[in-house]
Amino acid sequence: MKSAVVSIIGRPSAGKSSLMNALCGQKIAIISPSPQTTRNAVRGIYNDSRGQLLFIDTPGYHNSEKQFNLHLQRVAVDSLKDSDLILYVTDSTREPGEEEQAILDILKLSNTSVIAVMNKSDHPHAKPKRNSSIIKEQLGDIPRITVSAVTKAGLDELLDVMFAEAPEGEALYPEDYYTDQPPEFRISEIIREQVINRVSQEVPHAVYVEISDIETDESAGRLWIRAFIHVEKESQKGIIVGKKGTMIQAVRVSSQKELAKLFPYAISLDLRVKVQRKWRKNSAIVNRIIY
Ligand SMILES: Nc1nc2c(ncn2[C@@H]2O[C@H](COP(=O)(O)OP(=O)(O)OP(=O)(O)O)[C@@H](O)[C@H]2O)c(=O)[nH]1
Ligand SMILES: [Mg+2]
Repeated sequence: MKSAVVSIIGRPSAGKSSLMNALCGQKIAIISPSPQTTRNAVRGIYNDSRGQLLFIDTPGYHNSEKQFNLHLQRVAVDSLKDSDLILYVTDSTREPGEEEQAILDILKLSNTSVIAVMNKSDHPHAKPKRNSSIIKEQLGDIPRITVSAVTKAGLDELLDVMFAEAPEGEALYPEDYYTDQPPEFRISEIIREQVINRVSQEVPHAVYVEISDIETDESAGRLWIRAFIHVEKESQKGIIVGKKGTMIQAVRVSSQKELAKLFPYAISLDLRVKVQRKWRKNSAIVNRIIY
């Protein structure tokens, strides 16, 4: 049997989380069109008769000296150290820029095998061959697979290549597991996804969610959750609450719907929006929510 830890790295919005979810056939990591959606190393597990692949989805690698971004970079780079394989995901619709070069430079120094993935092949502006030839120039003749996380084109070929490169070994998790995220983390991520997909510009970056209470009422078959949506400014709080509370109400209803898919309970969600000024510069908060 084969068993491999596979880190997924690439620049923000390349489609890393979408790809992991598509490979595992489950909604594991949250997704949004705004960059830097993923903030933690999120694990997803794939099993078939060939063995087990343990994916580690990472925050998009973004060149910036800001403390918060350095923290996210560290989460991404640290995950490479313990992996057997690296999936390097590029967005075929975008010109490889400076940021791509920073990742290529990290990969050149790594001793771990790299498989390159040119994602978003379904998009009318996709140029996977352009990305592929730049990767070949810089990393040599490594496996390079064109895929779409949306249509799932190329995923079978990608799985074949990953299993061919994976070492022999025992599965790290039982076969029916597809993630190891604690329930509090999954709940807070689902709520954050519902918020950031309704706002734009700087607001998605200013949001973090923390769960303050979870209670199960077994006899009523109900799960009570109270969560705080933190933002950096009063104006952002206004946006998330919305006119007469319409936005926060929509976030609540859609989050409950998503959570009901995960838990065998009726969900009662109580959401509060709170201003936490400059939290991205507060290392106590950053260390608590990103690890
Ligand atoms: N057309 C197309 N869009 C895709 C594909 N994969 C991802 N996307 C879109 O690209 C955007 C970013 O996707 P994510 O999966 O969140 O990207 P990510 O690399 O995890 O982003 P970060 O976590 O911010 O680094 C979303 O709007 C996705 O729907 C694809 O194969 N085709
Ligand atoms: Mg992501």
